[in-house]
Amino acid sequence: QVAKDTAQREQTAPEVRSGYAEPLVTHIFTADPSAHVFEDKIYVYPSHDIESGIAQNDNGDHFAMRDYHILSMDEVGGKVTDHGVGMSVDDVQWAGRQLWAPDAAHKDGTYYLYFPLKDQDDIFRIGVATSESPAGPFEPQPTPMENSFSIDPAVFEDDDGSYYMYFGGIWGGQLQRYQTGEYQTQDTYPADNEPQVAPRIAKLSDDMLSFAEAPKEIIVNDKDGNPLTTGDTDRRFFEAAWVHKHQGKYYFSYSTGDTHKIVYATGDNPYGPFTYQGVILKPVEGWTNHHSIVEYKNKTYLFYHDSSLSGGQTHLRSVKATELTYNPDGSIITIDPYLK
Ligand code: FUB
Repeated sequence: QVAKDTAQREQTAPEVRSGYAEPLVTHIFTADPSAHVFEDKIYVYPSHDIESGIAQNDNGDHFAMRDYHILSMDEVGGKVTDHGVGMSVDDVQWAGRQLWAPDAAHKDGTYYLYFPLKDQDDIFRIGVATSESPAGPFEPQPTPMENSFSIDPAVFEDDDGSYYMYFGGIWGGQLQRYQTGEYQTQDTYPADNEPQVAPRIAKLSDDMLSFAEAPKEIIVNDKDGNPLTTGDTDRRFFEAAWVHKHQGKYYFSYSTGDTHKIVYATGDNPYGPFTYQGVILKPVEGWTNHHSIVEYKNKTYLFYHDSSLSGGQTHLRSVKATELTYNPDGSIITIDPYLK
């Protein structure tokens, strides 16, 4: 019977699955969810969206967030606890403005919160803060991580106990300003037919507070082995990197930004190269799309956000969660966030 059920499922596997979900919380606006299983619960580390009154522009100045609230739950779809302010911009000695998408990691009894923030020269750096509890409060280190730049850190723990940070984002995320290796005040993009501005990876040091190596560029190829290009806006990397593993493969997923999708590529090791595979999540209400993927109680969940609760205001988003499923060949079934 099991074989029959599996065969039937394989034959009828849909190309798109329904992902309709309600916001996890409605008392605050939340975005950019990084979900992890810590202490047998799901903890979510989101951005905390606020109305700053700053006009919208391509640099994302309207995303002027000032603190993080950490959420947890025993079940997806169950009660969600807001643990209050886990870290504030006021606690960061080097702070300029804009606390963007964070991530968290756990090692040897300490929890680490990684966060992008502009320094006092208006340059994005990545900071790290520590806590004894996954719920915080987190105490930031006095300086940003050395050699860190741009936005959207995502920390992946591999099976051998190594931790890697994936990061970067173009446009307001400033990644295009490092084409020479050093920060340039001007934006520089490769020509439309040249390889895209590459997302970055760096292995973390044993103490989790710094990079153990100089950040490396990540190559994402199409199925013919050609690198994705700047002009390929339907597939090229924009921001919101995430890495998870499934059946021994590394899945590198990210947002395509101005084409508003979450897409993924797969590879055989944490550094890539990765091969582009397809769309995980179709565009959501609001300009940005940002996600994380976590396994919990034998299911895989996609955490994402949209602007439905605020009536479409791009800078006032809400975190949602839905199940993510694979085809037998390991490909991910595309999620339509509004299909019931
Ligand atoms: O929330 C601010 C920025 O918007 C994030 O860092 C990006 O990923 C996008 O979601």
